[in-house]
Amino acid sequence: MRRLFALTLLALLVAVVGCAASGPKEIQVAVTEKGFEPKNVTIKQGQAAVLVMTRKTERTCATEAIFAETGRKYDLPLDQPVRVDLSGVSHGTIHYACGMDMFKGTVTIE
Ligand SMILES: [Cu+2]
Repeated sequence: MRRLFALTLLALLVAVVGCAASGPKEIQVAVTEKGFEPKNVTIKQGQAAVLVMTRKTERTCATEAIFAETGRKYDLPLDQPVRVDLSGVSHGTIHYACGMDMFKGTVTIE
């Protein structure tokens, strides 16, 4: 009985670890004085992906990112990673920019 319990626990652990490993791919985008870096990223179609945007400077007007295709707006507080879920977009290029439309970036799913 005890052995069965241990086996069940082991199976559960494997399932949890396996799940974590196959989670969405995280793509890091930094906001620097030069804008969004990297500016353009590409994701394979069908792959779950999350854009993780982190603003790393005070000297930028990019304190938010506005996504043209989805109309979603994300505040970018200093040094705080902001997760942008891209699971709703299946194909094509998504454009985003700062509030003034000065710094721009794209995500292409292909
Ligand atoms: Cu701007």
